Amino acid sequence: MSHNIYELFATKFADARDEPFLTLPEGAGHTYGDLDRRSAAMAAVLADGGARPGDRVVVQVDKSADAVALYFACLRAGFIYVPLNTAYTAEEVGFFLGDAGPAVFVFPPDLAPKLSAVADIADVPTTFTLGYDGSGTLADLASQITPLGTVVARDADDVACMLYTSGTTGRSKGAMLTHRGIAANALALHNIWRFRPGDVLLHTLPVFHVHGLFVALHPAILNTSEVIFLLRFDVDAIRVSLRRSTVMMGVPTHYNRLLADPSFGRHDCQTIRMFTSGSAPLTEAVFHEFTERTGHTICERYGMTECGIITSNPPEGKRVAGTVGYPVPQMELRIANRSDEKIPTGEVGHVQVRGPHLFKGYWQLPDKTAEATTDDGFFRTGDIGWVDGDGRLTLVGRSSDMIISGGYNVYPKEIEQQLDQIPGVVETAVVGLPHGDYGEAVTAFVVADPDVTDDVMGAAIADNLARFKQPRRYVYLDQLPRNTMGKIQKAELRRVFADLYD
Ligand code: MLC
Ligand code: AMP
Repeated sequence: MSHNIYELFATKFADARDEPFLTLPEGAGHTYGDLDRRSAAMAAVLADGGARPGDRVVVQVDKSADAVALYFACLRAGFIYVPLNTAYTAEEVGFFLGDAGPAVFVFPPDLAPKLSAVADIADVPTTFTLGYDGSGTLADLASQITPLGTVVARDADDVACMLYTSGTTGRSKGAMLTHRGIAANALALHNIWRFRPGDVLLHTLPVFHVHGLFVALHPAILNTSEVIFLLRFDVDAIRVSLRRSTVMMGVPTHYNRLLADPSFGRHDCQTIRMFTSGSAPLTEAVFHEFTERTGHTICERYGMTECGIITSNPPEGKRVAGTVGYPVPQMELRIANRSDEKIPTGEVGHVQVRGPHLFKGYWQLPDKTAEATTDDGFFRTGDIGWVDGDGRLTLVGRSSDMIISGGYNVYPKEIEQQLDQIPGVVETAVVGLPHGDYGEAVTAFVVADPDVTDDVMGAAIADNLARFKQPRRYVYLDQLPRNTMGKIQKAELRRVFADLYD
């Protein structure tokens, strides 16, 4: 029996071929039948280009209906879909191509000169272009080719997608997600969030991370819901679309920005039944202000690339500010000490999870996979939290100094490695400081010669680091605070400069 997740989706939309799937800003609509046809055609183009089941297809394209069809093309043909953040520089893309060793690389037509060269250096055999406006070689060929007639059989344990996560050591790791894991999470979310006939999802997230690609799209597709597909986050466009949506999924920055518009309120949310938030902590202040202004309590949930959604507040029942709720079905969660032993309810410790949702491991990094896994098969999330007597999880921090800026993870080490190479820089420490819009802002503390300025720093890293990773501010110090062991005290920097962005 095949476990290809495409078959699970296809059984749902077999009866909904003429129903709306993606509705784009200018009213352009794509039905579930369109998704099926377009993905079959794109799968044929990729296969013609040399891709075989199990091969990686690396994709760095802008959000569009075709980008979604390309994802489904890879699923149905058994290719491993590897989406990349569109903010990554050519330099960063070069690393991912070298690491993933794809059979095919797809990128936007306007980046062709730069990215073809990167693909050549990485020896990628085949490249296609795909524009957000229906342009590109992949789109053209898909309109001419005979579509792939079958869905390729896959085992439950076969890898469907590989998503890169930032690494504590500064090197990104490819998290291998299986057909079983993705299906388990999709079914759990469809169930716990009570998707129902008539639901319309407002989608304003990027589609290269689990949040926009899986968490938002999968339950909606299992419900054959219409998805209002906004290509970027824009408060005015959101407010218009909210008026005919029932579910919106966002990161805290989305809610910060809606509240920053003084005229946003109850009248914008008449048809909504659920707002969800995740990928970064939602502050209690925003949770309460949102309730006051709209009458809705945001349903906060907690997830991770390696595991999908781990916990969620209940859609019906009490949603508690500052908590991320209960484990989703089939997700076993424990709070453990450093020896991986479960500790008593109410005590703060390491969040560890186990179950069918989990990833298979890090691509070509068995040591990192082993490091992240306990002897009894739990995954070490790296998050710190506690569970109350009722079973609700509250997160209090992370065991690494990872920064979450607007829902994107940034590992200080990667930034420090780049900054430390700049001539005149003696040493740096990168931390996340509280920021009203992004939640945390990447901030660099620098010890350097007097002629090292913000412009020098910015110019030196511009081509190497995606913009969201680049420090928002540089703070120049005579020396960095150290403890008696000589270790830089980042906590001290975070404490002293907590108000830098106020
Ligand atoms: C964009 N910029 C950011 C940024 N996003 N800077 C810091 N942090 C960010 N998150 C920069 C741009 O490079 C640009 O810089 C400037 O901000 C404005 O660009 P923009 O395109 O207008 O972006 P903006 O509207 O500010 O984007 C904010 C955002 C976006 C919140 C809409 O970051 C976003 O879509 N975040 C969602 C991330 C997400 O989906 N995470 C899920 C991970 S999965 P300049 O200098 O050029 O002006 C996960 C698991 C789970 O975590 O639980 O879900
Ligand atoms: P990623 O590696 O991009 O999948 O990010 C996963 C991380 O995002 C988790 O390990 C958490 O640290 C964080 N995260 C996700 N959801 C929440 C949430 N609701 N509250 C706090 N942190 C969250």
